[in-house]
Amino acid sequence: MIPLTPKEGWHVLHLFYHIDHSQWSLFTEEEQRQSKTRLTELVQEIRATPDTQLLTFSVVSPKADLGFMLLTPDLHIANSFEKQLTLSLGPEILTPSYSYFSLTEPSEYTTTREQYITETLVAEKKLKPDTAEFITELEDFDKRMTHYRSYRVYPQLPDWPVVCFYPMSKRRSGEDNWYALGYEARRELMAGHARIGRTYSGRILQLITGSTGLDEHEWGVTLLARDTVDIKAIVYEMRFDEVSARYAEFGDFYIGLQLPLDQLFKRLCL
Ligand code: 76R
Repeated sequence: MIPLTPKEGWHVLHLFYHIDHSQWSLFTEEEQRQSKTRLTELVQEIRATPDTQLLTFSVVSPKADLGFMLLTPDLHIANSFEKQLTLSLGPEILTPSYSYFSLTEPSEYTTTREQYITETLVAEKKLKPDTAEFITELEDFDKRMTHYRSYRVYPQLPDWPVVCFYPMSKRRSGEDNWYALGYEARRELMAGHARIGRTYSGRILQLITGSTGLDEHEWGVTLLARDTVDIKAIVYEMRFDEVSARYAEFGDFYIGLQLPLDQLFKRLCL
């Protein structure tokens, strides 16, 4: 099989399932044990695959019971793991209730080195080129951006307990058409958005994955946090920011709790 690996980035699948407890209760204890072992072994196999991550979580509220977030380069592998995950506990135990397919992507609006020099170092901070302070600040910027660019496209997701996922698009209606705006106008608007985002550094880990042409919405938003209050606060605060207030349209929201598999089985009453 020729790998279907993107030129840049990884494929991302968010998978949500309901558990059919009536089917599960027909299994003998031995069959239940075997099913859980099968899923455990599959999760281990997925996590041992190069450049591949799998988050496992219990979904809060009956929108779904169980959730997975899979990141992996080759779409054939992603697709194969997805089919196996669905069947892992036995036929008809897991019923897909929602899913989302996207790709990690670099940001279109990342501040360039030239923009940082003219807009921030010279205009805002009034620094003169070739001074020690100027050079240090520019080196810090370079370091930060190298790390950030690689994080956006090749993220390493931590095991923070709260996972929030929702899809969103930019509005295209009448005066409020994001796609009719010029690049500079969009970049300025996104800078306001990023300013708010950065105040949540250390409390919110955000991963924006692109899905135009791949799924119903244009982006998947994955937020990780240690406290649900931070999720609520960032999403609320961004609603007032012009990019969201004027141009954002949202899909359904899913909240999950990342748990190791043994605890996840207990939580799901399996
Ligand atoms: O270059 C960068 O990536 C940093 C600036 C940045 C971009 C370009 C950024 C920063 N985001 C960008 C793009 Mn974001 N983001 C969301 C949501 O609920 C809502 O109202 C919106 C959902 C949140 C909570 C969030 C958080 N962002 C995007 C895009 C793509 C737009 C496009 O290309 O047109 C979307 C859909 C989107 C949505 N954003 C940040 C955050 C946070 C926390 C940051 C700061 C990250 C950091 O500096 O660590």
